[in-house]
Amino acid sequence: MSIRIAHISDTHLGYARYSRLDPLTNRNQREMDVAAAYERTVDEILARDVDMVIHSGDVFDTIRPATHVVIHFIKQTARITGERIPYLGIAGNHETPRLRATTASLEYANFAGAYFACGFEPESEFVEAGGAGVGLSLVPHGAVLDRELVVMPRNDADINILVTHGTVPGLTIKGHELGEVDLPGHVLSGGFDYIALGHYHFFHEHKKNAFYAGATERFGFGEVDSKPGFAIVEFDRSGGGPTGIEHVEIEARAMVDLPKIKASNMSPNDLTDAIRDSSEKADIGDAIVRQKVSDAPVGVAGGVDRAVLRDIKRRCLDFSLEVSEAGAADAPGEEVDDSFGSLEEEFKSFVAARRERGDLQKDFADDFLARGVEYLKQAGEAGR
Ligand SMILES: [Mn+2]
Repeated sequence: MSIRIAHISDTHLGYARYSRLDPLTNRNQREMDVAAAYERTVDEILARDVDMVIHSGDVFDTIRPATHVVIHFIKQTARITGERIPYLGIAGNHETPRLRATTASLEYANFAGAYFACGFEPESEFVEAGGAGVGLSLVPHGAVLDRELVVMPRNDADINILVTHGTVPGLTIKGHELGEVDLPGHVLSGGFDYIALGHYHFFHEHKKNAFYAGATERFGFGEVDSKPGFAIVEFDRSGGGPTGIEHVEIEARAMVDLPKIKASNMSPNDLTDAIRDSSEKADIGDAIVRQKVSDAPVGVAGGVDRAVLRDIKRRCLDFSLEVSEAGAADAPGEEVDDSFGSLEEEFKSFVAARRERGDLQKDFADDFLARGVEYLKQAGEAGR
């Protein structure tokens, strides 16, 4: 007989992006998408007869998610615990406060009968699930930075699982190894039957017994090729590594990276036509869309017909045009926006996010925001 564990990660509840609002609730559409992805994940878990659920971090996108975000999390989480399925997890980097005195929002999980380690120390739990004793070493992101960290499997458990959040040594993304490693190798090598990893948003086998579950939605064009979802991991009740692992895909908002336009020798009219053609060849309805343009002659991007851009933008959830001029390095491209308002929105959300994460002090953030908006206005007027 086997036991089945749902390993989910990186739900990023409360993530908001772009200017589109949901017509019914008036809330940010991407925030609604991300909430719906968690709900669908819970649906899939409940349809699959699992014995336990593990979340490996970045439950919330921010340290202080809005009340409606927390309520949604509690309600959906309670659908799992209400079926008497144990649900445990850890905090990731996104929701870990900078200051140890700050209360972690994941404490709310207790109200839903789930348990999350969200402090700065590893925790060890023992849970009966599916007729087996499961030992869980919960290593929240706040504990990962401790270089002396040692976690041990439990002697009293049939199956030992380590749950943690960060970049493993040797993680290779698009052919190059990530330099920034925050999970020391000795933590990961300690005799666990399974290591449930969070942080990297792709479903990914690190070792035969160590997997990233991947995120439940996409959070940027770096993830355009990812398949959002979660993992179902099977174990033998008597112990040992996974006997099977299945990636369950979750439907997500379409994200479309249009083929790059090489604009050398193009006039503003040529580029306008090329952008229009490109958008018409792809199915961009309600999608998050990016069009990259390279080698544009100096000044040509500014002459692209704004009405055409606005029309494309109306057809999708968001359209970003990234232009790099001739001789310039490719990415990150210069972002050309068809409306001043959305650039201001981007800047405001940038500052708000930094402030939320504790990167900026309140007074400084307010001043920075006021000055930045003023400079953007001046730049916008000068350009018209
Ligand atoms: Mn994440």
